[in-house]
Amino acid sequence: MNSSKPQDADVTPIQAVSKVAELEPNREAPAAMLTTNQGVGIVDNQNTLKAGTRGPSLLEDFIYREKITHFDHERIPERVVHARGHGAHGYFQVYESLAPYTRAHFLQDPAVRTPVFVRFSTVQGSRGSADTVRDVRGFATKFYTQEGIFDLVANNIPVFFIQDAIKFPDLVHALKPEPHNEVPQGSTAHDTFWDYISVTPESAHMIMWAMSDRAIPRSNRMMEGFGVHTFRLVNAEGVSTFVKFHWKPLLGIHGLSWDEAQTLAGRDPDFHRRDLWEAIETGNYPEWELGLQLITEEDMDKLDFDLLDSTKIIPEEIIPVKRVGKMVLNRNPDYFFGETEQVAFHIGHVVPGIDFTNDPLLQGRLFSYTDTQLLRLGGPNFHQIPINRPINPVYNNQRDGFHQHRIYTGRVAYEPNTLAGGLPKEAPPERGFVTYPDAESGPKLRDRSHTFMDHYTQARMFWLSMTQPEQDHIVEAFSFELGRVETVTVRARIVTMLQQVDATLAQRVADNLGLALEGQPGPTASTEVMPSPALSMIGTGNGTIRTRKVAILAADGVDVDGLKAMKEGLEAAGALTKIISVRLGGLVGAQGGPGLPIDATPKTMPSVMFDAVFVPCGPDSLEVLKANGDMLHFVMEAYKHCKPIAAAGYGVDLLRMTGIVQDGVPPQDGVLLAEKGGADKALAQQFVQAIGMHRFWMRADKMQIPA
Ligand code: HDD
Repeated sequence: MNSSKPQDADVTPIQAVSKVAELEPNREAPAAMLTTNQGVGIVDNQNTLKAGTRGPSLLEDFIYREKITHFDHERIPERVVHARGHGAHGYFQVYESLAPYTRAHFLQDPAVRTPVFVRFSTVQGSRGSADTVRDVRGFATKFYTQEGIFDLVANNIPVFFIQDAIKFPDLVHALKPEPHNEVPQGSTAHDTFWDYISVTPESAHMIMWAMSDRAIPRSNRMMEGFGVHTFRLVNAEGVSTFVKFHWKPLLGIHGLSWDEAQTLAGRDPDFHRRDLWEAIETGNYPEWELGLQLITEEDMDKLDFDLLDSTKIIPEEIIPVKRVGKMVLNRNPDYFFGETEQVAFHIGHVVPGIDFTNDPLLQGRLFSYTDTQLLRLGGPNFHQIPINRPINPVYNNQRDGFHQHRIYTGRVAYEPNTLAGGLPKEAPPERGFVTYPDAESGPKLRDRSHTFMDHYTQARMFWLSMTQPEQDHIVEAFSFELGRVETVTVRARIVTMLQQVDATLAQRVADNLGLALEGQPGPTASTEVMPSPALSMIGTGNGTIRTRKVAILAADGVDVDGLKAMKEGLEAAGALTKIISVRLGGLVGAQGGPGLPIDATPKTMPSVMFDAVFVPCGPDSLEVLKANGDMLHFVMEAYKHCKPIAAAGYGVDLLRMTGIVQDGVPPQDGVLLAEKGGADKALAQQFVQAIGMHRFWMRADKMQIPA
């Protein structure tokens, strides 16, 4: 520190700057004329320079050479994990000052909107893999605060596979496509992953989450985010509070069905990317509330697990999540590569008022992120890339390096100095980052605390907190993944691991795999572990149907009034509707009049792209739908995926024909009928309610529907 402390007046004032505006000078609109990178006009962009029209190309052709050299260098290494992702801009606003807990500037004033950039990702697959694979989702947020960048590099699962960062390369080598044949892409259903898990008991809790519907989200807009580690908040008095960060989606937490997720991977591999993009383009801005679980140092010792262990959560029933602010994503990037691909997150990007703990996974991450950006973005100046630049002034004496973009003036690049009047000076403690002075001492050793050793209690808690259909899905997921594993001993070891979680779970998976349980019987329902109901996804979202997509199946001769009444009812509740027919163009209604525009056919927008289906009345329309295999498949598939289905009048016959409705048998939950047809308001109301429940997982006979 300088002996002469700078006065407040010497320090750069805090100023609000919009990140979107700050990016503006970097945005390039298309220009009228082609030039080389040196600004020379290009007269012919179709032909290389040759010695005669049929002669050899000439090395002299600097225009071709520049163009092709740039092209040859267009790709950068993809992220070693989280390669597939998409992002958006937005803002965060705190509800009330958090000054009692933290001095972080962006958490003080509810009037301040802090710009953010968020990148969602999958972990296993490469950049071109499908969005809907079973995987953990990354949820990384860059806050451009007025006191520097804060990155919350989170996942949609609140725990992790391992407790110590030194294990990370092994975990990733095991889960990535296998090295000999680069198979499988976007999937953990293979031998090396489960082999590693079978000898890594600390992963038990995480794999329960990864096999649950959390790992196949309906939308990034409908998933939670978790900072995973315990961090510290530090207030202006230097008092520290432990904190776990949460993102709570305002649309609730919802998953796809596994069959649907797999079909989508082929039908629309960009399903999540498109979903986020379209939501923002249509003004349906996704929103999350920032939640904090706050724990004092004293309370930490009352928990029966170690807060530094990233394989544990704090059940919300023990420490509630305090919702402290809201994030809104309201602008799509202009340039995927320039923004989403080049954005560089780092768990070590913290601002004054937020600090780390000794979680050994967190500590290891602190090294890895800068290191990976150096390779990925080609040098130490990646913080100068527009998307990575803080909105507040950056100044220090770091110089040179690849891709230096700044022209520093003056001859002084060191501190302390006298030649530049001693500037720039160190920040005063109240403006700069001051590490929390946690007292540390201990022998140097490679070891783990005994408080990290209970790997199964919380795995069991997760299982016991699930509803029946959620448990069924977990059993199906384990059975699928292990069914793809070729080595029988690996399957058996996982089943043995599951015995430590729950005897019924292990038995059900073993039955599906044709394995006999061996060894110690695991815990049964009577083994005392308190469930945490907050872990279930069922019933979240408060019944909202905002942005839910509803297909209306219709052909010429449809009851236009009934169709419109339903469409208006759904749209008034916030849903988005599409008319699906056997061809594009306009629909001629039973009542005649101008045709309704058709949005798509089942071939371009199959049922997996929707949340619900409505079949309106109309005898002629029905005849066309009945004769079309894609339409029959549409309703059967929607039924198999447990989606709400409504039909009016003749439309009910389509459901009858597919066996979804049987005479004399009351319709199943989520199948809503108005036999008399017509513009039935009651049907629309019931349908809105049903869509708000997301899916009807308990449909007993869904397994009988052919794929
Ligand atoms: Fe990581 C990327 C989240 C453990 C090393 N990680 C990455 C991304 C997310 C996470 C969301 C993508 C960021 C983006 O969109 O660019 N990582 C997590 C979470 C973890 C975790 C929630 C556990 C709590 N990660 C972890 C460990 C290590 C890494 C233990 C290494 C010791 N992670 C990386 C990385 C990546 C990365 C190799 C790849 C690309 C990148 O950083 O920028 O450095």
